Amino acid sequence: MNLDAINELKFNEELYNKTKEYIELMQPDNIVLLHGTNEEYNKLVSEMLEKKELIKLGLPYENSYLYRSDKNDVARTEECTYICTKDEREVGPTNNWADEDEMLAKLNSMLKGVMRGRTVYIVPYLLGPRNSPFSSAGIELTDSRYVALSEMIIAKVGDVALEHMKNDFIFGVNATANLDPANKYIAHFPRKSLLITINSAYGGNALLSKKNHALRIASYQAKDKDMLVEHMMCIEIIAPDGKSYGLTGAFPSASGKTNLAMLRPPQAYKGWKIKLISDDITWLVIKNKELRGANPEYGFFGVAPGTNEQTNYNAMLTIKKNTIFTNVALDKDSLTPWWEGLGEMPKNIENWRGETNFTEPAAHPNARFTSPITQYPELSDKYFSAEGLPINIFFFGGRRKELIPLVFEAYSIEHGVLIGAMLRAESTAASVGRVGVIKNDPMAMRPFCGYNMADYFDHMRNILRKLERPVKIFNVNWFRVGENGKFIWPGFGENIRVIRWAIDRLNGDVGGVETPIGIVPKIEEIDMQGLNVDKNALEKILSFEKEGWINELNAVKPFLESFGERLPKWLWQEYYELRERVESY
Ligand code: GTP
Ligand code: SPV
Ligand code: MN
Repeated sequence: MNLDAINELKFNEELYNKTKEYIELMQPDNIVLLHGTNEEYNKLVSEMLEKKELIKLGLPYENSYLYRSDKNDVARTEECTYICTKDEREVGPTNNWADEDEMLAKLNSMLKGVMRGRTVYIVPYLLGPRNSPFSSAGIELTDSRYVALSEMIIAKVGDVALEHMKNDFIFGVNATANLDPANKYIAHFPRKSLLITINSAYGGNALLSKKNHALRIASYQAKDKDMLVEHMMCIEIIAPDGKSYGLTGAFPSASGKTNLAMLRPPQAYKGWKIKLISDDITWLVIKNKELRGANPEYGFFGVAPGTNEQTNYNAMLTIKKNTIFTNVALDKDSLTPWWEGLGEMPKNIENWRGETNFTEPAAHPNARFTSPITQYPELSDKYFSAEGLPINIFFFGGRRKELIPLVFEAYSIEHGVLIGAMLRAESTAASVGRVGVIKNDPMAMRPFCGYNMADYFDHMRNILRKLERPVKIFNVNWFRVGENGKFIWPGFGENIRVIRWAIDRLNGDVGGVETPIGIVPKIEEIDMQGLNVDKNALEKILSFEKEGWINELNAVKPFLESFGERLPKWLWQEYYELRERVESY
């Protein structure tokens, strides 16, 4: 086999040897090392067009394409996702564990000759601002042109990545094999800085820079550092008086991070500016006793359904060029993408599978757009900064039709971490399985935390206690439903009213009301100017409901117990104090 294509990797012996080892194992016919150039990108696109792997979209979608995935490869597969270590206790009850040597032997044998007749794309990528405490480099070997193309959008690919690989790097392999749904493996070897995924080309399984590296491996590495690795969006808020605030928000998959990150202030809030740092993943480090957040990613992999000019104007601007749409429907007349929520369904439509006769939604509920972050019109200038954005506020939240108020504030760091740890939310189409079932998803990290979450809770508390000014922690819920089955809170741009209250709390400008679960706004503290929400309904979603909270505390208890002795004592204490406040109310 001619390995000249990887000669460039010889500057790091380990990098070269690993790449060589896996190429010799997988036996691809061709080797392409990507440098992230436009020529490479265009070449990949033309090959994919020729092989009918992409459909070119019509204007106004410039240089944009539709990709239809295999019908069994449309979302993350958590059952097949493993953290492989020596000690099972290290990964805890929320992860699938496998012995690292056994799993590696098994997967290496599956990889034998798996790329025969194919091309392997070698994708060096850099996460985070360059030459910064956030920089982390990796290299992905994939036989999927779709994966290679997507990586070129969501991460910084090429020489800038290689420059960061002189010492450390994460090595990843994605072999799509025959996409056999019964034999998918999404395996993480944090102690070996290694990722191996087989039989999937789906984003969260196969774009290894994203969930696999930037969340699971990075969280494993961060546990021993002054660093938090979170499934959080992050924005800079500039108030009319010019003051700037940093906010991060953790919401489970398909539950509002991208939309909150892209918030466009409504008419009544024209003086406010919301600048985006990240929409899905935020890395946080401590500098001068201050928490600072940055985005490891370079592009969006966002949910398409529900996105339109009213809900997310800035996203609609961003996705009009250089975008790959996955599993959206297609208007056959204009060759433009369509999804539920984008107005009236076109007459001449093909669903996500290319069919004209269908009964289910036309777009897959987990249809997504992949777009460069630099096209986002309101990107924060701090996105590029090696220092990150100073953070003042954490939001935790999820989809809950009942009980959980629009917003409430934690009394302390420990109480805030408990609120995060107690997060339960409806499951969504982002992960294979039933949708709409309430599941524990602490800090929206249950599918992404690469180690024992009992330790993770402790780690978050320790980091937050090191700050000179503690971040304020809030729980939010945009998804309360009224008797008519409709959302009570208008959400999207109007969520700025809740952000505003959080900032008012930060500055001590409003008092709120103390309830057993935390501080909720007095009804007049939520600015309702220009908003048409029934006052009774608003009162309802700001109120504390004793019976429901007793049930909630009961429901979360077995989950906390599943961590056994490892769950920090202070967290149990916080739980019982909350319980006492609720029961004696
Ligand atoms: P991942 O990329 O899967 O991690 O998801 P995400 O948290 O970024 O979710 P996203 O913002 O893409 O939202 C998912 C779905 O929720 C979309 O269909 C949105 O339209 C909808 N959504 C987001 N924010 C709101 C809101 O404030 N109110 C309502 N009703 N729906 C919302
Ligand atoms: C999620 O599921 O939380 C996503 C999409 O952001 S994926 O990258 O596929 O995981
Ligand atoms: Mn996500």
